Amino acid sequence: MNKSSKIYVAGHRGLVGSAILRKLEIEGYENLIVRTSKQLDLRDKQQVDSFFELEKPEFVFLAAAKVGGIVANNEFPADFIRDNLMIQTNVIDASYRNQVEKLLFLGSTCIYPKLAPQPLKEEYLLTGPLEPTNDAYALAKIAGIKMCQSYNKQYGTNYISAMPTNLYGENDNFDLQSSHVMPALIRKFHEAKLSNQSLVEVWGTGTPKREFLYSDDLANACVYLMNHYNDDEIINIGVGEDVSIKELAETVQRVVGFEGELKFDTTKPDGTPRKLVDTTKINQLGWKADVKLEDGISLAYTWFLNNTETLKT
Ligand code: GFB
Repeated sequence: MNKSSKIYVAGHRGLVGSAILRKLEIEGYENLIVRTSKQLDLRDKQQVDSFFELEKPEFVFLAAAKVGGIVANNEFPADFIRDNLMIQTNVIDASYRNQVEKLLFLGSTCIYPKLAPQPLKEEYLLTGPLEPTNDAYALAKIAGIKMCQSYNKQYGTNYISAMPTNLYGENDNFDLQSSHVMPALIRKFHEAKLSNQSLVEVWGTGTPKREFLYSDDLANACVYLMNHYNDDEIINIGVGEDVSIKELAETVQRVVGFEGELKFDTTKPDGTPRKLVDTTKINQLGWKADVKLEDGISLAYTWFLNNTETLKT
């Protein structure tokens, strides 16, 4: 990409898309195209085709997706598989039909087998059964990877696929039913502190381990990959270390300043026991994560405090 390249950021108001847009603006890319989901419903092929024919972007960051935490994925698998298949199919196909030079597709580390060896290497994809709580979403994302690889093979496109680990940061979803663990804990501890509650409920046993990448770090990686990675194979994006949910809860509790107890609600699912990614490939390419977990949680909590009125809840 150069500073005058025409760049479309799909999903620019979400956790990932807003970070990518901010990074591109900071780096001086001056020809950026965005559309809200009201202006452009990416599930509607007609609207997507018309948009691409009109705007003819040269580069596409496909950060738009229907995402959610473990309970949302477990309860609404049809929504997750349908919406994500429609969004990615429409955008990838319209990109090809309108000569998009390069597209970055964002998957997730939930595409790997539930019990794959850790840390997760890219070649572990499709080597075992998926985690049942989010296999619908995971299969949609795997289909997106395969679609990019198939278009590259048949049409000679240059569509790359990156697999970020669990993410958090600004413009996250803080709804307690549909969100991921990090924003949920930030909100729970904050509200418990304000209302002098004596305990906060943490879902599951607290024993699963998760790796957390701050959204600005992910955005840096995505812009870096768009400029330096042209391989058909998927590439992991992560920090290279993980924590148990119990340790995470205790860290968020400390940052927020809640003094009460934790209570583990084992009626809620744990999900996959661990999702630590191997970052050798992207590190060898020259990128590594910057933001340390406790610093990232402080940044996310500060954003939360400054945006409570406009929260996606
Ligand atoms: O972040 P999370 O919802 O998704 O849950 P996954 C991570 C772990 O945190 C699970 C526990 O073991 C949860 O039980 N947890 C504890 C909580 N308290 C809470 C809470 O209040 N809210 C939530 N949400 N979790 C997702 C996939 O799996 O990972 C998505 O379902 C996506 O498709 C995402 O791939 C990256 O990490 O388990």
